[in-house]
Amino acid sequence: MRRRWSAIIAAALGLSLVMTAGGSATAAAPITTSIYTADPAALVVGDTLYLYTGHDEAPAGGTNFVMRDWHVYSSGDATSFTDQGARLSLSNFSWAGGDAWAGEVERGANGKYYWYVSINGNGPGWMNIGVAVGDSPTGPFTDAKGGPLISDSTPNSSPLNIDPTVFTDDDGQVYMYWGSYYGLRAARLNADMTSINGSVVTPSGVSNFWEAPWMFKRNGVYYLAYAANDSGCSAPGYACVRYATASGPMGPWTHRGVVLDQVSSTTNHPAIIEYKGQWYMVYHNAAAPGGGNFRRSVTLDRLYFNADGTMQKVVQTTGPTGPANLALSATPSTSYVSPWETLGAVNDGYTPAGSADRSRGAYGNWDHQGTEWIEYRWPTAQNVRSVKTYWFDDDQGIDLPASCQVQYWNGSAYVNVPGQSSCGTAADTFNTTTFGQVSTTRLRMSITSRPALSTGVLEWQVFS
Ligand code: FUB
Repeated sequence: MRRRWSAIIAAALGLSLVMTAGGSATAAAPITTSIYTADPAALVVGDTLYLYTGHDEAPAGGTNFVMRDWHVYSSGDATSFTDQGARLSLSNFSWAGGDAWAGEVERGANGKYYWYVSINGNGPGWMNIGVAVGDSPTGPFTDAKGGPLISDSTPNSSPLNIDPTVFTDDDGQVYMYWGSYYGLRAARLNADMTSINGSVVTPSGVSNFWEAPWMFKRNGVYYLAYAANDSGCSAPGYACVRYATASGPMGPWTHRGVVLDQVSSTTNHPAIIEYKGQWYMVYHNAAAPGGGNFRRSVTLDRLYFNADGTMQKVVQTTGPTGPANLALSATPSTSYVSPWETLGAVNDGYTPAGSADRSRGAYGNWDHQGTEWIEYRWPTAQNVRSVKTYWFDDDQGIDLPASCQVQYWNGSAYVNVPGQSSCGTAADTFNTTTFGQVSTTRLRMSITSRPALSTGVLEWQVFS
C-alpha cells in the first residue's frame, strides 16, 4: 500500500547566504540555494568530503515530497561545496516507481562505491532499499542488483523500509541499519555489498527511534544517531536527533540523549562525520529562501565530544529553529485579487527586499477599496498564535492599509482571534501580530484600506 508521506508526518510526527558561481555556498548556511536538498549522507575520500543528498522538487506550498534523483556535493574544506550534479536517479532503477528518498554511500572492500537508497517500487508494497554501484565517489552509478535489497517481503523488515545507513567495521564486516515508523532494523551485508547475510534483527535500546539512522564508530565505541519525534525533544510534528551507543556493532544500544534539537523542517536527518580532524553534524532544515517541509536544505555545523565520549548538543548556526511558517503548507484564497496579480505570492516563502518588491509576484486588490481579506486553509487543524505580514505598496493605487484584523474559523463562522496585538502597517518589513493560540483549519487577514486606495500583501507568514 502506498501512503502519502505528508499524511504520515501529520499522523506520526505529528542565513546568511553567501552564494558563488557554480552552485557553491559558504557553510553555516545551506550547502546550496540553487536547489533544495535533503537527507544528507557524508563520506570522506582522501582529502575530499562528499555529501550525498536527496533533491526536493515540491512546488511552493506543496504538501508532499517530490523527489526524483540524488545529488553529490564535494568539498575540500567543509565550508564551500560544489554540486557534482544528479549522479543517481530513479531512472537508474528499472523497478523504481517513485520517491527518491534518503540514501548513503559506502566504499566496498573491492574499492567500488555502493549507494544505498530508499525507493518506491512499481509493484505491490511500499518503500524498498535499492543499491547502485560506481567506480568513484561520484560514479557513474548503475543499479547493482536489478531489484530491491530490502522490501516489504524481506522477513522481519521495517514497517517502512527507508533510510539505510551502512557501516564497515575494522574487521571488514559491513552492517546496515534502516527503517522508519518506529521500526529500526539491522542486518549484516555479505562481501558483495548487495545481499544480506543472515536474518534481519530488531535492535534493542534505541529509545524513541522514528527514522533516519546514522551509524559510526569513535574510539572503539559504536554510535547510532537517529530522528526521534517524542514530546521530550520536539514539538508535535517535528523531530529531534537522539543517539545511542554500544560496545558492539549490533548493540545492545544505550540511549544517550539528544544531539540535535528540532530544526525548522518537520523531518530531521543526521549524518555525523570526522573530516580533517573536526567532527560535523550534517542535517537538513527549511532555512533556505522559499524553503519548507518539502523544500529542505542541507547544512552542517560543528559537533563536539565530551571527554567521556558523549556528544554535546549541536549549536545550529544556520538560523532559528523556531516554529516553521505554516503558511507554506496552506492553500490561499481571497475576497478579491486583481486579475494581473498573484495570490500565490503570499505564501511562496520569499523575503521581499521592500514593499515595492514585486519580483516574485504580489497580491493586490486594486481597484477595490474598503475591506478585503486573504485566507489560508489547511487540511488539518493548526495551532496558530502569530502572523507576520509584509505589505505591498506600489506607490500608485495600492498603499499600506489603514488597519487589519486576524480572524479564524471556529467551526461555523469567522471570528476575531483573541487578544490580538496591534496589527502593524509598516512598510518594508514583516509586521508581527500575536494573539491567543487558536486551533483552526482556516485563518483570515481582514484588511481595510486607506481612503481611495487599495491594499496588497507580498508575504503572509503564520506561526504556532
Ligand atoms: O526525504 C524523504 C524522507 O523524509 C526521508 O527518507 C526521511 O528520512 C525524511 O527525511
